[in-house]
Amino acid sequence: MTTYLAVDLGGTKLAAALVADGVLSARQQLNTQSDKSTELLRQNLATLLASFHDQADQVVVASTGIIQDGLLTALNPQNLGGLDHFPIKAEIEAITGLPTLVLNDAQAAAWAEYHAAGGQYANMAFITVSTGVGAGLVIDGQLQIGARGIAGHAGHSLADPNGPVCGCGRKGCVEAIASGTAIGQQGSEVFGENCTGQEVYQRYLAGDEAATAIVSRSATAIAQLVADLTITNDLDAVVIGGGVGLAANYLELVEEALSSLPAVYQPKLLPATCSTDAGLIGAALWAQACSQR
Ligand code: BMX
Ligand code: ZN
Repeated sequence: MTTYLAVDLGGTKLAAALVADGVLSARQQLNTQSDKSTELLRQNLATLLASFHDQADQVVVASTGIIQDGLLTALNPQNLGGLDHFPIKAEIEAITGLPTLVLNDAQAAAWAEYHAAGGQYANMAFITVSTGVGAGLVIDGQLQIGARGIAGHAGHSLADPNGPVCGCGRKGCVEAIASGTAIGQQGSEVFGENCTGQEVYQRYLAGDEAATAIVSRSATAIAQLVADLTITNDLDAVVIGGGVGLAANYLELVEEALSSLPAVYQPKLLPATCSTDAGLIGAALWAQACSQR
């Protein structure tokens, strides 16, 4: 049995664990600043991976950003504190001496959720609402990666042509309205500078009107994204995850917005079951699938 050292690089976290036969153990996490110079990221990876020395046969990585040929290119560099290019496969191979396979984080999580549902939804999407808005698609039981690693980046589809400019350079992306970062930015305009997405969310849960409007706008944008993905891909189910996506009452808000649309736009809407481990588990399952081809 192959033991994978699975790594998850997100906007504000770096996690690692051992995964053997889909079972995860020895999980460790570094909560990082969104500020990531190449050197800092290299150091954080070295620190985190040191304790796993000699325990795995292969490294698998679920990483934020577009992954092509082991290179990380940020679609939205703001999510990585301005870092827009990182040779992640080569860096990790240099640190660990192990062969390394890298996949986008939301694609990996989609694959994990597809398996967690026992493969019963052959056509499904996973949407993570977190630092950014990531998405992954499984069509006819196949994970969609794309020729350039971009497949599923639906957080950068249009939510509002008059919306704010997204970090990717396009105006009005879903991510620029619905992500935890966007919720914090909108909160800063109302509640004062450096307001975080979590603070806005707490205010929403406490009944604050302005915070409710911001969180509802996010959930409505995600509901419209669910509808768009469903009507373009004929989906059976959409799974919602991420720190915001799994926050109290968020899925209910998405469900409510979706229920006002015609039935053909409404797939089965489900909360993610792998939670914060989806990227780690999904990347390991993907490596396993690749090795069996
Ligand atoms: C962004 C993009 C996606 C990623 C998504 C969720 C970058 C750096 N990332 O849309 O590749 O899947 O965020 O990422 O351009 P997370 O960090 O919020 O999990
Ligand atoms: Zn964008």
